[in-house]
Amino acid sequence: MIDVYTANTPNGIKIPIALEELGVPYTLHTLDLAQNEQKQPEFLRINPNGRIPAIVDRAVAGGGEGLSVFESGAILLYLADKYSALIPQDPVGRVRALEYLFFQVSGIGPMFGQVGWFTRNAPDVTVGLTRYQNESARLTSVLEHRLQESNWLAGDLYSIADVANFAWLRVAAGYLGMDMSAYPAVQRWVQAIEARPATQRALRAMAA
Ligand SMILES: N[C@@H](CCC(=O)N[C@@H](CS)C(=O)NCC(=O)O)C(=O)O
Repeated sequence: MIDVYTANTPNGIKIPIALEELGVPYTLHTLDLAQNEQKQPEFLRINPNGRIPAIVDRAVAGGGEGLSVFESGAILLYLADKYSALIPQDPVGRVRALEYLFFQVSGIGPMFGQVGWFTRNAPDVTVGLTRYQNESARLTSVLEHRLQESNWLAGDLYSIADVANFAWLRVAAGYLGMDMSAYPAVQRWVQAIEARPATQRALRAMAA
């Protein structure tokens, strides 16, 4: 059994989506971010960075308290490797998956996150907001280019790279107010992932 510490946010939905795809049982522990539950000592023992998501895998060799993993990219990679799924097994496909996974955690996540923050907290600081909006648009065009030539980000196989990027692109138009009309392939890909039964189950569980 895997304990998942999370919340209904872009980074927070990645792990339930992956676990539903993998068919691995998990227990959801939803943290109230507004109440700073992610900064409490018991959670900091699992993720010293005080952010969601994090997991504790109770089913590890040696038993004990289990293995804790934080950072969504690290968790996704841990799960994909453990279950040999959601990641291509050939070296080229694996490299493509890792590229777009790291692209998300180092680029899309931080930039989209800043657009969200500035839009809500400091919309008059236009130099900041515009910079993050422009960078988010540029990053989205990188995805658009890739998805014009490939069904999935890693190639033929739906992977953790798609899960990670999807979590943010699905809120691009609504939460972030991005104009998505220049990204038809990204829009098709978002719809395809949204329609997957595993995604539906995870989003229902997170909304409950
Ligand atoms: N790089 C981290 C980012 C995690 C992150 O920013 N989580 C947000 C929610 S989407 C959070 O916990 N915010 C609450 C806080 O910062 O206190 C990851 O990918 O896991």
